[in-house]
Amino acid sequence: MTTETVRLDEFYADLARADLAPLWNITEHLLTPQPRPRAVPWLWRGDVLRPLAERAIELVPVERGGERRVLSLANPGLGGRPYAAGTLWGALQALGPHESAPAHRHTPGAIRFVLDGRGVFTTVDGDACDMRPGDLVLTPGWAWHDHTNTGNGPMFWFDGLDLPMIEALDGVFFEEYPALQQPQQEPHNRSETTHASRGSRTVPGRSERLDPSPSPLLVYRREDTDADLTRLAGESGAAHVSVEFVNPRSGASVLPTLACHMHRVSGDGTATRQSGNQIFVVYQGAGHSVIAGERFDWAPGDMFVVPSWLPVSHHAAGADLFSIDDSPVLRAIGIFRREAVA
Ligand code: GTQ
Ligand code: FE2
Repeated sequence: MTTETVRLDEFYADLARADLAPLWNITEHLLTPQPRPRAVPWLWRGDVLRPLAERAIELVPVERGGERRVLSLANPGLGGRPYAAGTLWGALQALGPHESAPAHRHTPGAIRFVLDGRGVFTTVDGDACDMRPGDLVLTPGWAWHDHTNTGNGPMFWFDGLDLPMIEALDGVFFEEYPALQQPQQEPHNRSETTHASRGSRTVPGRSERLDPSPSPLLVYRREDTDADLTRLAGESGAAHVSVEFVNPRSGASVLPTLACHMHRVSGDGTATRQSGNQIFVVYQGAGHSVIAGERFDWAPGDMFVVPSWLPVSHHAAGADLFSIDDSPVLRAIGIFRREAVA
């Protein structure tokens, strides 16, 4: 070895001992020309998820200690972490007949998209929000929440949270409510009574507004979403139309961290890519999506992930897809990109 190499080796050893890392050796992994998400495109089948959730109802109690009966989507690219993508938590939650999931709150914000069942309400800071298939229910960060099944059958819904994002910011706080359930106001659905008629519940395409506060409207009903999509599809004649659920007060995304959309696919959509991650949930209809050249066939109840900047197109004869993404955060800091891909 030359003296030069020896001196260089000593230098690197000294850097490590001093807890320093030379940027010239790590730069290509950090400042990548474009996003290089570790999460991979992935699909979880509804007909696999559902029986496993039913077994969880049979086998695993939901009271304190067991907490929420949630099967989290663990992306195989994330080395065992229970996250659907680098910034997003996605899960299937199941509640058996006459069960309640204990009240608590946390700084991560959550949304619920109802898949199947009846008789459940989620109480959000005292406001009991009735949940029916196709409804979107919000549990903003730090709002007390618990779920109650008053029905005779099981209920299943998709949970989307910004948990990995808040974790990356070292901003996670969690607190149990002193009782199993918080008091519920009567009548139910107060946020709807107060806010539903005070502005638009959806916008065509995507919101461009920003609001650091969550939407005061906590429930978005399937009938309204369906009517909005039907009108939009009629007007545009496009193969793929989307609406974004918005805060009726500000027109911004429903949560400061999460955007929620409903897509109606009737034909072959064009490919787009956007910075940030997306999770899709198939509400009705069958079809397929092509993510970075790979085909994923889907049916109702399926959930799939589109990691940052990978092109995606959707294809169906007639299907409704729900989705969440982290675009409000990227927009808030001025780094959101979205483009058509040839
Ligand atoms: O229902 O409160 O999927 O706290 C993950 C964490 C659901 C919930 C999840 C939660 C919840
Ligand atoms: Fe929670």
